[in-house]
Amino acid sequence: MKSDLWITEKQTQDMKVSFRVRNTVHEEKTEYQHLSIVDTYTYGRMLFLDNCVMTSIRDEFVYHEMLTLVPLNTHPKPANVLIVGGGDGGTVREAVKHPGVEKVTLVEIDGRVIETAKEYMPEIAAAFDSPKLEVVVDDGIKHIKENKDTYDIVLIDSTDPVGPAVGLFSREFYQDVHRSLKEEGIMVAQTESPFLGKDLIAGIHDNLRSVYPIVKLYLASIPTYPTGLWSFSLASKKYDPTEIERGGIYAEGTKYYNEDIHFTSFVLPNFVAEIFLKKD
Ligand code: SPD
Repeated sequence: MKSDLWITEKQTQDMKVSFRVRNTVHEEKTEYQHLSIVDTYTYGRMLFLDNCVMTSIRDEFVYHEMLTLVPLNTHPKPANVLIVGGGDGGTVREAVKHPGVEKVTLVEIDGRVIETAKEYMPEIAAAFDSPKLEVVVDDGIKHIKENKDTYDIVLIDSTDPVGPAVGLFSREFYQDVHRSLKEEGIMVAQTESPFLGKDLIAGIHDNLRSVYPIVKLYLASIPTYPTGLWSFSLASKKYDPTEIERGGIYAEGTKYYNEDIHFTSFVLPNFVAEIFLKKD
């Protein structure tokens, strides 16, 4: 008989999504947030922070490949990569695989996310022993301020823009990221669902466009995230992700990302494109 235990994410004031839980694997209150890992019937093992879905074993590859490989394949020499957040290790796993990457620095504010992911989600936390990786348990905002002209790529693998992550969506932060990037650098941030976060995304793009010459939105389908349609915002000092040459893309062993997806993910449905038209 199936369990009658459910875990619920409150996505808006008017919408909740529940997953039937086979069993609770781990639960704790860290210094920063409530962390739970549960085995669900539909999506396998899932990580929740403050009751919001962070990742699931069955669909994590979409988010982690798309956040990481789109910018890494846009930059001709993505040697030095910074990941802000992303303590579960999925973004690290994708970044260290890329042959152009020499060093990855992961700055995660909550060390308990790293430790629990290593223990309970080894498929995602699969690259913490990579010789390319340095782990820093610290505030990403502070790290960015302290490291100028350092990174080729900055990946912002944040939680939703509530609580500790709010600062990671601000104009000031994007300016600091710009300073921490080398002169040909690229940043990408996860920027929520276009169905629910229209104003948020429009604001983010206004902020990014005030700092970077090239700003693009791209999309991917992630079933466990609110509405299933997810956006990523890429801001670049020099290279346009839609103008790179075909044939040179690294996508070995990927389950979602490939050369065609690289380009088509920037093709926006009209209602998403309108978010930007309104603001121009
Ligand atoms: N609403 C979900 C947003 C979560 C984005 N970050 C997930 C972290 C996975 N590495």
